[in-house]
Amino acid sequence: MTTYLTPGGAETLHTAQGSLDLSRPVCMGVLNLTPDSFYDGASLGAARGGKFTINLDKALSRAESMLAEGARLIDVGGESTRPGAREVPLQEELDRVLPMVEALLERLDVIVSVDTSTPEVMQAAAAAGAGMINDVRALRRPGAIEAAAGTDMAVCLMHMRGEPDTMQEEPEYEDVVAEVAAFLRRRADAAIETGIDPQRIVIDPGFGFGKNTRHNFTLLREMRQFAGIGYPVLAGLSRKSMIGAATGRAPEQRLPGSIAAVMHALHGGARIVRSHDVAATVDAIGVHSMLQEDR
Ligand code: YH5
Repeated sequence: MTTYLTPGGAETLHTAQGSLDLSRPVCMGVLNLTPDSFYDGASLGAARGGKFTINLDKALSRAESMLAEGARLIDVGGESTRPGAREVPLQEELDRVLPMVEALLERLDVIVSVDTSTPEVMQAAAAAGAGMINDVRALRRPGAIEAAAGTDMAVCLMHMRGEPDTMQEEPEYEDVVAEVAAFLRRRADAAIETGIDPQRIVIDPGFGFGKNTRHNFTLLREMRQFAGIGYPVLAGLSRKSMIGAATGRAPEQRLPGSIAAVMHALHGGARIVRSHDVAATVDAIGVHSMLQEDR
């Protein structure tokens, strides 16, 4: 098997909660903090002007299940960045994310990844003891790269063209693979220049973020080019519209198609797979690992 020796090494990720061995790929489970999952009185909350309270117990037991199914990371947040989503005010983001992060760290042995682009949330998450920042804006918000550099957290740098509210308006690229790869290299370089250790960096082509179906499948086909950049690659394919386009199925029916796509991403060298369906994803990782000659 070909191994890529690279800037960050790509086999071990340094997080603020210790080292994560990526010699075998791992699953990151998605813990959505959305009104339809773990909120109490969501409709009343909406009427009161968006003041929801998260049902922490319900969310914790979901996280516990994902851990039992083999997730090594839990990604908290996640849905504020769906196509068409609006920006969330700082205090609302802190109120929503921090209690969940604290509860997870108190109760479970898992690396907590915080889905945020906001410097203040990064600092608060670091103070709470979270291990990783998952930033769909790749630390481009003012102050974000400095805030991340001031922590020991791993950082996932994801490619997104535009912003969530407009990113699906006819995305165009001359060469989507070259453009996404160049962006990820630039952001990793900027992170390193600001003081982030290369071993803390993860890169992600950002499936569905300012890309049409053809772009998304080109990126998946060429996964190896991203693995060759030299940082562990995260692939987020779970239930996305590209899977819907390939199968004609609604989001809740997209698990088999998602696993097929995950298998290809693993073949292309992806080391972290972000998924809503941990058990099935861990099974795919198991099958993929048995296909590696050197284990
Ligand atoms: C990602 O790829 N994705 S949130 C639309 C869907 C289904 C799922 C039904 N955060 C990523 O999961 N972070 C999200 O249609 C992410 N990489 C990283 N690093 C979007 C999502 C989804 C959107």
